[in-house]
Amino acid sequence: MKILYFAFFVLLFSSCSKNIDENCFIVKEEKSVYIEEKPYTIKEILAEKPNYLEIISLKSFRTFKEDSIYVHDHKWENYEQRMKGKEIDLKDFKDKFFDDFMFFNNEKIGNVQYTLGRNNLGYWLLKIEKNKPSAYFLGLSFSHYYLNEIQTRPIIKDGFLQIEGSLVKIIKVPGLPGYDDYSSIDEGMLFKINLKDLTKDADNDGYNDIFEKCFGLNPNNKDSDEDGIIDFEDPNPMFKSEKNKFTDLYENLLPEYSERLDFKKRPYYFEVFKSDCDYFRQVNPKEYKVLFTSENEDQQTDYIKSTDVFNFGISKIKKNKMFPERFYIQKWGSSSSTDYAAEYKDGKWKLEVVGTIVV
Ligand SMILES: [Ca+2]
Ligand SMILES: [Ca+2]
Ligand SMILES: [Ca+2]
Repeated sequence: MKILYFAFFVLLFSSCSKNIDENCFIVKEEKSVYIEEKPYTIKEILAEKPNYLEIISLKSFRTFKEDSIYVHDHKWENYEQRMKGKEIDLKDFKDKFFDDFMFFNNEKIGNVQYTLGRNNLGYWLLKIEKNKPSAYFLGLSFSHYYLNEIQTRPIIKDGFLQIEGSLVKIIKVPGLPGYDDYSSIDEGMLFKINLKDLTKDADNDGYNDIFEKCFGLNPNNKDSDEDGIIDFEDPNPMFKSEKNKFTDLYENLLPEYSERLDFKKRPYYFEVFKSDCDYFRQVNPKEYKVLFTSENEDQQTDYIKSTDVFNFGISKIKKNKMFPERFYIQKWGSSSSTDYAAEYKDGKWKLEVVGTIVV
């Protein structure tokens, strides 16, 4: 038993000390190969269906085509315009949730207002009750589930959320990254979730259990990374922030927006990054919240595996063998990538753009 313990300890120790180097620095040049992922079949989607979700086949329904043509004609260019028409209905939601969601289908029951929302992470049920906003993540991947923009039934009924929609697959538009299109693989469905399951927040930290499970937070601990700041208020709720040279480099490269955000007011706005590098994962962002997932698929949640929630990425660091304080790092967004040379001097990083590729 002792030997086994020892072996285990050595293994653990050596893999830890190796990790930070391998996970943060480019040891040998890896060629990235783009593999087009095969879309799920109906059977595969249903096999991964969350157990809190009930799917009912409808006899009469608004077709996928009808709804998606409507969305197509109105979304993007005309979204603002379309929302103007709904200003009175959605004003309260805009006031409480800013532009963090695209809203659709609002409903009022007594003094409680509901609407469906979508952001870069997925679908949410948004609620305003006694002037207090709450958001509940549905955990239904937009790679698999399409929720109709126009609902012909009430979305809240008998203690359930019920939404009409389809099972879909994403069709990549060649040459236009980010302009994904959908095609229905089974339509006319009613997605039902018991509101008790949906709104369950076991640790009472403001994020429902479904959200925490989908993104790898701890649904039974208010403070997932135990840094003393509860998940809802923590700009980096998964990893304890640290101050060090390379974390500082990653902080310098975090995406910036034209508008200054305030994560305290916008707890549902996240950027998600794929990284196993501790230096990166220890960042302390100032304006918005961040979540991390492993680069290793085996360690990702089912939700992240099937859903493209990434707007940006930052690479590992490449060392310069001749100049120990000079490094190279790449940052990418949906339509471009930029290579930087970074030099650490007098306790500060100086970044220089050495190349930009527009996709
Ligand atoms: Ca929670
Ligand atoms: Ca939590
Ligand atoms: Ca925390």
